[in-house]
Formats: sequence, C-alpha cells, structure tokens
Amino acid sequence: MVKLIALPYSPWSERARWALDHHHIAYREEEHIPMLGEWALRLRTGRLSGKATVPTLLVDHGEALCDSLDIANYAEGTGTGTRLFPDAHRAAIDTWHTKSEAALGSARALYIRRLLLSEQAKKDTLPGFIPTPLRGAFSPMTSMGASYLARKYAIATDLNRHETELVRILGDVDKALGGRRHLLGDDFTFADITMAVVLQLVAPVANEYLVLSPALRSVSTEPSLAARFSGLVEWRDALYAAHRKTR
Ligand SMILES: N[C@@H](CCC(=O)N[C@@H](CS)C(=O)NCC(=O)O)C(=O)O
Repeated sequence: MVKLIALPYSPWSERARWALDHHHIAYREEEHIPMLGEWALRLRTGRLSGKATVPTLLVDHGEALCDSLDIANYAEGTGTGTRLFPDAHRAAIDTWHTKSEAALGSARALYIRRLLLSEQAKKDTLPGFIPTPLRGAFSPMTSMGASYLARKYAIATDLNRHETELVRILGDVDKALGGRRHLLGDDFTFADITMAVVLQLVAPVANEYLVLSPALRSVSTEPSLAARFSGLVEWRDALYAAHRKTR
C-alpha cells in the first residue's frame, strides 16, 4: 500500500488526501514533524538538497512524489471515480492551481504570524503521538519549529502585501463562481479542490472533516477575510458536504 507523509492540519496535505480519497486509493498516512522530521524525509525521498516538503507520497518501487499536484495526477492515473482533470479543463486547472499556490503562500505568512503569538497553538502543532503530560517540555521546540517555518518559507515582513494578494485571488474565485457550485462548468474538478483548501487558512472547515484543536482553529482563522468572503466559505462547506468523506 502507498504511504502518504503529511501534516494532518495542512492545506497542502489536505489537497493530496482529497484527490487520493476521491479516486478511492488506499494509503497509510504518516505524520511529518516539521524541522525534526526533515532529514528523515530527505533520506526517504532521496532529496538531499533543495526544499523537502510534505505531502510526499511513497509509491511502489521506492518512488517518491513530493508535490500535492503530482500526487493528485498519480491518483487520477491509477484510481477510479470521476476525473478531476478532464482534458477540456487542463489549462484552466493549471491556472487555478498557480493561483492556489500564490494564495496559500500568502495565507501561510499571515497564519505563521498568528501562530507565533499563540503558545497553545504552537504546542498543538506537536505530533499527536507525544503524550499530554510531556507536551509542556516540548514547547521550546514548538517555538523553534514556527520560527523555522517562517525562515524556510522566507515569510516576508510585508504582511500587507500578502493580505492584498490573498484578497485579490479570493476575489477572483468569487467572481469566477458567480454563485455556481463548481469553478469549471458542471464538473467537480481539481480546480475546486485546489481553491477550496486555501480557505483552510481563512476559515477552517468543520472538525468532522479535519480535526483542529481550538487554539489551532483560532490561529487558522483570519476573521476579517472570513467575514468578507463568507460566500466562498459557504461554497467550500457545500463542496465538502457533497464530495468529501467525514473522518
Ligand atoms: N508545492 C508543494 C508545497 C508543499 C508545502 O509547502 N508544504 C509545507 C506545508 S505543509 C511543508 O512541508 N511544511 C513542513 C516543513 O517544511 O517541514 C505541494 O503542493 O506539495
């Protein structure tokens, strides 16, 4: 069985997981630990230089797919279920995916700023297998972990620029949808998935789909944007209800 190395609460990991589930691919999920898990990830994927990120899918014959889009394409090629990348929509899906990457980059900068300010949320990013009584002892590590992510993704101090970028792209989605259920005509496609996961860092989806502690839910929420784009949040919730399994 293939193995998905992922961060449970991360939108990039959710993007890959959604495509795998849509195509009924069985996989085992293993939790990645930012910073501490980086060398293990490098050794398993053979990526000794450059950025090592999750989600990463370890497929048969030891091959590693290190990007959520590659994982979604793998799912499309090997799984069953309706197509997420219909030929007629390929170019449009690529365009939406590029927008999603830009929006998530900006949303991550805003999220890390909020995370750095919340001791409880930083603690809650610790991997689930660390028992509650020991979690306090790990808190210096969580602060280092958050600062490490800020450095790794070169989180610019210009947060206004990130907010403007995120608003611009969410505005594009709103306009393109115009109240419809899907971005590309009648079909549910990867364009919907890749844009819906951006809202995870604006107004996270309900715990029945993706479990977040109260502190992580709070730092994953950007209240002003959640209110401004409440129609998009409703769209995302309807997509989850129609196309995503509960945990
Ligand atoms: N383009 C990549 C980006 C993935 C990405 O940025 N992952 C981050 C957020 S989940 C990550 O691996 N963070 C943990 C770390 O850097 O150790 C994809 O779509 O898979």
